[in-house]
Amino acid sequence: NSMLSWQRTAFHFQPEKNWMNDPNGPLFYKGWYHFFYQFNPNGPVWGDIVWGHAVSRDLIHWLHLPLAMVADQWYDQNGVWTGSATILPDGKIVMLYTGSTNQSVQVQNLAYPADHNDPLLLNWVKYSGNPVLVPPPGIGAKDFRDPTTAWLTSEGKWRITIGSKVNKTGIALIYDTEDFINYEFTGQILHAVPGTGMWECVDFYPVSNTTDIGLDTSANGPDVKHVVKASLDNTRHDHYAIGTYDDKAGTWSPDNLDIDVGIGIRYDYGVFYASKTFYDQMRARRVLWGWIGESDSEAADVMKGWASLQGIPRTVSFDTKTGTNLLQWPVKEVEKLRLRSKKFKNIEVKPGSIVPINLEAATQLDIIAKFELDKKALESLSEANDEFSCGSSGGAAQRNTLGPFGLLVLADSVLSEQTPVYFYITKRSDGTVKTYFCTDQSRSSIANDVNKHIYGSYVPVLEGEKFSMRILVDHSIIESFAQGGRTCITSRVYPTRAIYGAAKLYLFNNATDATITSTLKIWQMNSAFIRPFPNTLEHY
Ligand code: DQQ
Repeated sequence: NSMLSWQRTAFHFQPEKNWMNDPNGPLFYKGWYHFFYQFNPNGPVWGDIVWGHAVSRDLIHWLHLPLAMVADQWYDQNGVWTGSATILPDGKIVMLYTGSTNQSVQVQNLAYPADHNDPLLLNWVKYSGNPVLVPPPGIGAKDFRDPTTAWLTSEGKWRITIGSKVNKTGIALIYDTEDFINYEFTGQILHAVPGTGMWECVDFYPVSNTTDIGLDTSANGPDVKHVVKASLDNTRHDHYAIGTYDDKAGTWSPDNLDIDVGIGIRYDYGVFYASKTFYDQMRARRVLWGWIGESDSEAADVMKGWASLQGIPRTVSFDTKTGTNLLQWPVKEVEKLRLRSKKFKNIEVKPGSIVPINLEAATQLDIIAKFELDKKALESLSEANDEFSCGSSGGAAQRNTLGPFGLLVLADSVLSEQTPVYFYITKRSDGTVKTYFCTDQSRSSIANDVNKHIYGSYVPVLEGEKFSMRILVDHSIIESFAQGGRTCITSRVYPTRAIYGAAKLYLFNNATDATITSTLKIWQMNSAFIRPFPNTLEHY
C-alpha cells in the first residue's frame, strides 16, 4: 500500500514483504554472510513460520535467496522456529533449530547444508532421525526452544544451551554431544533466575576483558568473561549479564548479583528482541543481530503489507573502561553508505532553546553528536532526584537546571512531530551525578495507534568524557548509541508529517539554566541494495 510507503526503510534488512521476526543461524561462509530469519511467507502477521534466507558480502547489501527450510515434516509442521549455526573445525556447518510439531510440542532438530561446496548454502537437509531432542521430564512441552551455537568443552565435547522455565524461574538447560545426534542430559542448568519466566533465544558467548577483539564461541581462558543473554517472554526485552563460566561444572554465574540476567541491564532500551550473536571469523569480531518489531497497530501492518526489520548488525565487546557493561556499535561497513557530510562546530544552545540544523534531507542520516556543559553548571545542579527513570518521566519536556539536551529527530518544521533523543543529568541525594539517555516517542507521530513511550536508562559517563551519541535514522527507525555504545535505544516511529523533504533535525536544550555547546558531524546515508538474487553474480 503506497499510503504508508514512506515508512519503508532504506538500509535496514527486510524481506520484500510480509512478516519477519527472530534472526536465525547467522554465519560467515566462503566469502558470504548468511542471514536466516523467522518469516511468514503468507502475510504480515506472525504465523506459518519458515526460514527466510539472504546473503551479503558486507552485512549491509543483501540478496534474497529462496526459503532455506519450510514446515514439511511432522516435527516442524507448526513452525520452523529459531535456531543457531555451529561451524565445525573442518569448516562444515550444522544447524540446530526448534520445530513445533504437529502436536505443538517443542523439539530440537538437526539440519545441514546439502552441498558444502555451495557458498550460497541454498539447499538444506533435515536429518532423517529428527527430532534429536525432546522436552526432558519436568519441562513443559511448550517451554523448550531456541538452541544456541555449540561450544567446545575442555573434554572436547560440544555443549549447547536451550531456554526454558520451571514455574516462574527462567532457566538455560545444558546438553553435551559429540555428533549433534546423541545428547547427554544430566539435568544440568547453566543458569536460572527466579521470577524471570520463559527464556527465549538464550545466547552464550565469551568476550575478552582486555581487548575489543571478538572471540570464537569456544574460546576460554584467563582474560575471558562470558555473557548470558535471555529474551524474556514476560518483558519482551533482551537482558544480558557478564559473568564467569565454569567449564567443569557447566555453570555460569554473574559478576555482580545485582546485574543478573533479567534483572540488570539490557542490550537496548527500546524495541529489540530475540537477538543472536555470531563470531565473524573473517574480521575477528562478534556481531549481534536483533529483531526490531513494529510498535504501530496490526491493522497498519496489514495495510503496509510488511512488518518488522532487523537492526543494523552491531559489534559487541566488553567495555574495558567501565568493566560493567558491553559496548555495542554499528558494524563498520554501514559507513560505506555515508554520502555527503556536514560538520557543525561548537554550536551554543541556550537554556530553553531549539537550533535548526540545516540539512538537505533528514530521513536517512548517520549523526555523531558531542555535547559539553560548563563544569560550574554541573556543580550547581541542586535538585536531588533519586527516583528518575526515562520511562516514568515527563520526557523531553521535563526540565531541570541542566537539561534535557540532545537532538529532535524526524521533526517537522512546526514540531508537531518530533522524536527527542537526549541526555538527562540528575544529582542524587548522596551528591553523585547520574546521567540518563532517553528517547521520547510521545510526539513522534500525530497518529494515535502507535506506541508513545519514553525509553531509556542510565548511561555511565566517566571523568573527562564529553556526552556523546550516535544516531542512525532510516525513515521509521531511530537507533541511538550513547557513550560509544554503553546504552542503546532503538525506536520505531511513524511520522506522518516529518517525512521525505519535510523531515528536519534540530538541536534542543530544555535546561532552565545551563547553556550547552554541541559539535555535530552528519552524513546523508545512501540506500542499501536489498533485492532478489540476480541470475548472474557478475557485480558481486
Ligand atoms: N520466536 C520463535 C521462537 C522464539 C520466539 C518463533 C522469540 O523459537 O522463542 O517464531 O521471538
